[in-house]
Amino acid sequence: MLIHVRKTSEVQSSEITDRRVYEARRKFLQTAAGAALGAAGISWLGMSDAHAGTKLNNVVKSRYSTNDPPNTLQDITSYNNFYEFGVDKEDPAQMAKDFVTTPWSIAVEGEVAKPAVYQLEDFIKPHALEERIYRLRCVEAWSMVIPWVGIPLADIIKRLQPTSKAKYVEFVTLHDPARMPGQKRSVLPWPYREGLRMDEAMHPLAILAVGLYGEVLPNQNGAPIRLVVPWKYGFKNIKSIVKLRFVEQQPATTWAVQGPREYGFYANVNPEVDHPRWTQSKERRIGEFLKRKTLKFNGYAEEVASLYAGMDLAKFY
Ligand SMILES: Nc1nc2c(c(=O)[nH]1)N[C@H]1C(S)=C(S)[C@@H](COP(=O)(O)O)O[C@H]1N2
Ligand SMILES: [Mo]
Repeated sequence: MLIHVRKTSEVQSSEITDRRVYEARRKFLQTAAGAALGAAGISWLGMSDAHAGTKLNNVVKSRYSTNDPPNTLQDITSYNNFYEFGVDKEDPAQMAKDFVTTPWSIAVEGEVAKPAVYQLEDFIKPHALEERIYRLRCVEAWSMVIPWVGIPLADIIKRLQPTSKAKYVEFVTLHDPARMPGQKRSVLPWPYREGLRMDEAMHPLAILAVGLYGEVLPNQNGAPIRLVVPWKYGFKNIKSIVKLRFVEQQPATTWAVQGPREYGFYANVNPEVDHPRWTQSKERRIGEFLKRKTLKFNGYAEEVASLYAGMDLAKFY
């Protein structure tokens, strides 16, 4: 098993200390700055202040983190796939620079007890932020290790209360060509869409990320909120989400519509099932010279393989 699961006893002492220091600092700040700072500046940021690089407070380290060494912030923010901001890896860092993500709202629709349009801060506020260091394996046969900050998707879904008819959850990216200039070209059918089966969405490894390296998510990485499902190819990890829709039928997903022979709905990382134009058995970890062997379910097989018991993964790729 490749996930480093820390025992509860190991986790606690240091995190409790951090928390005490944090609480003391919070008290100090509140007294010192009083109303000027306000409550909004503390746990999740007042969204009017939230921009890439703003430190996120009160982030708890997760026992689900890998112990692979993380890529540098430079690698993570300069080699991106985000076609809304250009098709080359260097494009998003440049073209998303001035992307404004405040205010941001998220529509919750479909088979759910509480359909509503939420302001991002209300969507996030009830939840604790966790640091999750995960491998990301792109379908293009490269990988990175990224210290995300996020919230378990299951916690959010439980709060939204999907009905018994909800079998899938669909995610939709913002569609606004004026703000996302890549959408002026029809390189993909906009808006970008993704989806998960409900049991995948409820799996404890699936998160919605709002930060990385302890700071608010850089625009090129999917600000202000994006999906992270570490056992699937990178394209499932949809960025800049504005809608969650709970549905009965399997939703159409962008890359499966674009190239159905090459990209499927499941997109589980699988070294045994090649892409029609290249092998998936190996990958290049960004920053490394020699290739690594790709691991089934990106190394998370022990955690997620049971979700696909009895399914032919060459058929459901
Ligand atoms: N909306 C949107 N989400 C997207 C993409 C995209 O083009 N548009 N690219 C995907 C692909 S192919 C990958 S590999 C990851 C890359 O995430 P990163 O740039 O944060 O490493 O984002 C995914 N999410
Ligand atoms: Mo990707």
